[in-house]
Amino acid sequence: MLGFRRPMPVAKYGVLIAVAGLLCVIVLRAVPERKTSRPHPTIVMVLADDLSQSVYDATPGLDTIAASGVRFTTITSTPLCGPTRAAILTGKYPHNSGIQSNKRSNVAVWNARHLGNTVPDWLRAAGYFTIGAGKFVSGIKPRFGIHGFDEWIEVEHDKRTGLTPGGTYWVDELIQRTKAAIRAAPADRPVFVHFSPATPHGPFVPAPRYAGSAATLRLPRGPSFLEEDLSDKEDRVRTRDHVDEAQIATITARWQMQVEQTRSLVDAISAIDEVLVETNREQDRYLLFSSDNGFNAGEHGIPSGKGLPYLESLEVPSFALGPDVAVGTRLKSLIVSHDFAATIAELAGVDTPSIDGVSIAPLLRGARPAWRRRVYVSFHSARRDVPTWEGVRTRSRSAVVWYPSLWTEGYGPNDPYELDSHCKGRPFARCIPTLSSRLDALRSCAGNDCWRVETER
Ligand SMILES: [Ca+2]
Ligand SMILES: [Ca+2]
Repeated sequence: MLGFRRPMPVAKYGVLIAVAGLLCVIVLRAVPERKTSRPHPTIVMVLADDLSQSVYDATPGLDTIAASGVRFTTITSTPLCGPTRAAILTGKYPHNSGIQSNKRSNVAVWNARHLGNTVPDWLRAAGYFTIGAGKFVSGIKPRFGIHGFDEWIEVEHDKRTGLTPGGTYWVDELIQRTKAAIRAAPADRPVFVHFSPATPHGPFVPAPRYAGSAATLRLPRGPSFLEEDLSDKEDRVRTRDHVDEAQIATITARWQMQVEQTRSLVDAISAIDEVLVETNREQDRYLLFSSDNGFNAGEHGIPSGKGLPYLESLEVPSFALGPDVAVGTRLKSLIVSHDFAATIAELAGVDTPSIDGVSIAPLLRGARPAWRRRVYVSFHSARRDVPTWEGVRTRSRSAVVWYPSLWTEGYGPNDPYELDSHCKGRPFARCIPTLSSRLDALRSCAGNDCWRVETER
């Protein structure tokens, strides 16, 4: 999870052959709304796994697609696979979804609280044919017909090679089977696709045609890369092993392989759009793209992993395209992972039960309603060797308190890279008094009450 002391092993490059085939780039653009015989639009959500902003920026084609719509940053209220995936599907903060880690006990929580009450369930009840592909909520294995998906697609593969028993790269197989499921969907039913391979998650195995294609890219070294003075940071960040040259080489190779892996997400978007054209479902299709968490690559001296209260873990690149979505704009609004549930529901024209998130559809269409001023972020550790923390983020400030040390960090508008906490060891209520009461209120908020606390002045 957190790579404080033991960096992940670097997979050796195989034969560095980049095959130029399959680079079928579709020009994605917003198209005028046209009537179809179906009452609801096509909705596709592509959810990356551990995709950082820096890997996104280095992946050819991804931002080209995003340029046809609205780009934004999503804050993952808990920067870990399971909690964010659950947040997207339920519309709830992890403290209300009950999915706060990747534990196997998630199954019992899920079955007790969410079975039959998630995004695909809501859409299916309105007539959608729902297709899920790849990774569900960590710790939970959905089976056919449950968890709201008419079709659930998983691909068995060798984790070391990325290949299926038939020798196909597993994401390519996932794409092919998703296309087949879309083709097989009843023509009179709208489709919802939740496409989520564990990409670019470890073990960092790209498609063979992309292996080595990013090997000459330089690892970005932003202001927080190997942060020199860590005296403002909590013990477990401050006392990590020094990152030496060999580790930088490891970090670089892993980051390059994440870029290579992420190319498959570009292929997936193009392939899904192709079959939507083929099946006459593209004219009213919305595409939403995000990740379940970010990933560290040397920032603050942390060689790898996620789960940290810093922007590299917490904030993920996102975009949306659609028939009435603005083209070429970038949102600065505070958007949280659990907003996707309300957003998908509004785009689909279906109601939701009481949830914590709000629809960003008006923002995507160009409206600028009064919006939230802060969000709650937290990480509930399931392991003794990684920390628990919680905090509040605004557009220009971030604050976190770690447990059990109660070490507090606060970063203001002049410190966007979170390099010099102004708390200097003072407790949260004294260092960041304006956010302290907000933290108390957000920690237990639910439903509309979350929005009230998030927006109040
Ligand atoms: Ca993840
Ligand atoms: Ca510092």
